[in-house]
Amino acid sequence: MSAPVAGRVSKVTVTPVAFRDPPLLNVVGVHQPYVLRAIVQVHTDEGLVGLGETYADQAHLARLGAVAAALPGADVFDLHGLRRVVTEALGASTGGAGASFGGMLEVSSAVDTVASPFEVALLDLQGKALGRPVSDLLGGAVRERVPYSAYLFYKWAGHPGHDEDTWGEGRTPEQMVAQARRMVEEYGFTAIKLKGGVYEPPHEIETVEALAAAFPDHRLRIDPNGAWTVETSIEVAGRLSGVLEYLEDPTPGIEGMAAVAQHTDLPLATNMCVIAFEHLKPAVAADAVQVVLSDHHLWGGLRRSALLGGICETFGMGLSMHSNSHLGVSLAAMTHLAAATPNLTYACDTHYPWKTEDVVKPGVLEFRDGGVAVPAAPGLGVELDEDALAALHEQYVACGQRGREDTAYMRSIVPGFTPNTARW
Ligand code: GKR
Ligand code: MG
Repeated sequence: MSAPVAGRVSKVTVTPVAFRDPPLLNVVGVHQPYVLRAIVQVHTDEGLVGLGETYADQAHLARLGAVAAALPGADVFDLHGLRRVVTEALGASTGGAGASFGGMLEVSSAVDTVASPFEVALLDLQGKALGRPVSDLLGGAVRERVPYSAYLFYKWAGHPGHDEDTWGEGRTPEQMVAQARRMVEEYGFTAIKLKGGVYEPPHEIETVEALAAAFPDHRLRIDPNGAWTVETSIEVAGRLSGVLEYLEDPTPGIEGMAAVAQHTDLPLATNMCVIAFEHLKPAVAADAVQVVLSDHHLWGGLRRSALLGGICETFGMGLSMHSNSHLGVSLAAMTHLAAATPNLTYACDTHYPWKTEDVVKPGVLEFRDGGVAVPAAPGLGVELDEDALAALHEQYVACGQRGREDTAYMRSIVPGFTPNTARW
């Protein structure tokens, strides 16, 4: 029997796509009518294709393009080599400066965010060459099914000037309970996360309490993305301490989170003040967070996210998983990673139920009992639907959006809006 061969990278394409998104509200504004994502395809001279997915803001696309041009010739098993290629390509193209996504996430180096989709694509190729799922390349799945949480958003009934979407308005506690009920009935979720930072804290507390009353056996979280002061955060933590499994980013910054942590037993979680390896030391020293939300798009790919898992274990911190609006390639990567990370014991976030379009063929990533079964086919285990990719690329060209601009979009509807960061 001949040994499996992945070959060398022969060609890389980066295709920006746009998919429809409801008007979901958050601390910095509201989701635009379309989410932009980039689909990376890495071809090899052995005829294999590996997939990755990432953000698609203009500056990020330029950086992806620089790496795509530099990658041909690379060995698909040389992941350290990939980082070198990315570092050099960014140095040459952009000076390797930081990156910002959606007004909420700022990273000091773009290397991790740019390397991520290529690393996922190379792991997809390795798995395809070896005939093994990506979770096997990450140490093996410790769970067959990855639990996800219902991700609730306050929302408008529809984008202004468009028809209402099927979710309707999400503003009152009753409407949010109805939103949760639909998510739980359709997907079987056993954990529920409320995106807060939209209304004054008493309203959001009332929503959480209504959810707790309606779903007494579900695990609950709220994430106001740093909308509260330290004092308010301490007060809310006191009110919700027996109700939540964790409180996510109540207030901005490591210092602020540490100040809150001193006054509550409720675990504090973050995907805002610890979003790169350099943030771990100060966060641990200050005992600022008890749960870190990993995200392979931000942390440099699947293997570096696994490394983050090891660091969290070392320092006794819990591990969960963050999500931004995404498609099936990302969901597959998230599922393999979560399956192969033993201490990722919280249900992962996903925006998946909010989308109505995808680039992967249906049938593999089904939610059942709140979880997604780890794809068993080689690599990521998902297949690109070329027609859907072309259609969503056409939609990208036509929609006119070229970046995530939640605040600007909100201001086009509510003039004078300013982000709610540390407002209350
Ligand atoms: O999709 O509006 C959103 C979320 O607020 C997202 O951008 C956050 O990054 O979901 C994320 C979070 O947990 O903070
Ligand atoms: Mg968060």
